[in-house]
Amino acid sequence: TAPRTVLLTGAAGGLGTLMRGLLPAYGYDLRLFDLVPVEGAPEAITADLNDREALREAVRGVDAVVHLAGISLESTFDKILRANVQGTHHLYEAAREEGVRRIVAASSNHVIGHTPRPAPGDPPIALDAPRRPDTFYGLSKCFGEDLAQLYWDRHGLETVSVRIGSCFPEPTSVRMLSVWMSPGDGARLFHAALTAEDVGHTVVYGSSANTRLWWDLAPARALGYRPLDDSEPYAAKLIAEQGELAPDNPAHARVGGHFATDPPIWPH
Ligand code: NAI
Ligand code: 15L
Repeated sequence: TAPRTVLLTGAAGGLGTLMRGLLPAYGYDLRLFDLVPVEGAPEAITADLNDREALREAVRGVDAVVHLAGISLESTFDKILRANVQGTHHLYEAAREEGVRRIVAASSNHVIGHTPRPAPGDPPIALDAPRRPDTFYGLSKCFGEDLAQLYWDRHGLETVSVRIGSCFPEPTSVRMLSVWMSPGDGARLFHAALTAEDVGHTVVYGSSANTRLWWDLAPARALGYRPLDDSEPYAAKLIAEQGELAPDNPAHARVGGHFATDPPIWPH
């Protein structure tokens, strides 16, 4: 049976705010969770992923979890470790203890962020391309994918790990023309990930059907995802403002964009 009650972690964040607007139309009854209060939702649970008691209570009785909470950009190793590694482990433990069947987890394109950006005409990046994180942040998402595999193999807890490109209302850079996922397509993909049968642990790339797409959307389509958007209508304006991606610009050379070239954040 399709999941009805879904815990949305990270509900106060950018993507969480978009998804708590869009997912109820698919019939989900959302329970909200975040470290900080969720605007306009006094019923939301305000707690840290490292508060195991709060987390266990939060997952009790839900059919599935959409796990978006965590640090969403590069940070110090210690902060990433606490929020994304330990925090995600606590979520999986709580879900296992309470018998939750499925987690849809926000992975990221930054698990392959150091991969050279495909040039126009190159084949799309395959799902089995070697993982090459560009940051500790990307590395924490690699951990999340492996954690999901472990909990499927050992405990039968299902996960769809979505390697999200850039999910924002509109693309704002030339790179985003390739990796953008419209909010509407994001909701369509999360819905597919919540309802597809027999997912075990499935990893997919998540984006719209962009003309300039860099990776293979077939794994997401196999879940039943049918993207309706393409960033191309934004291309002319963005390219006029910013220019095409330049082969000699290191910040344009890799899938992760500037994540792959920004200096480390200290303490490293
Ligand atoms: P965001 O930074 O706007 O939201 C993250 C939310 O998680 C925040 O509301 C924050 O308070 C909460 N959070 C952080 N640490 C927490 C903790 N220890 N306990 C409880 N809550 C905590 O990020 P955004 O853009 O909404 O991303 C959501 C998720 O999707 C993140 O996991 C991010 O890594 C992932 N993602 C997002 C992409 C995007 O395009 N927005 C692209 C790829 C991945
Ligand atoms: C991510 O993983 C980040 O969470 C998001 O803020 C964007 O930077 C996105 O990747 C991206 O690659 O554009």
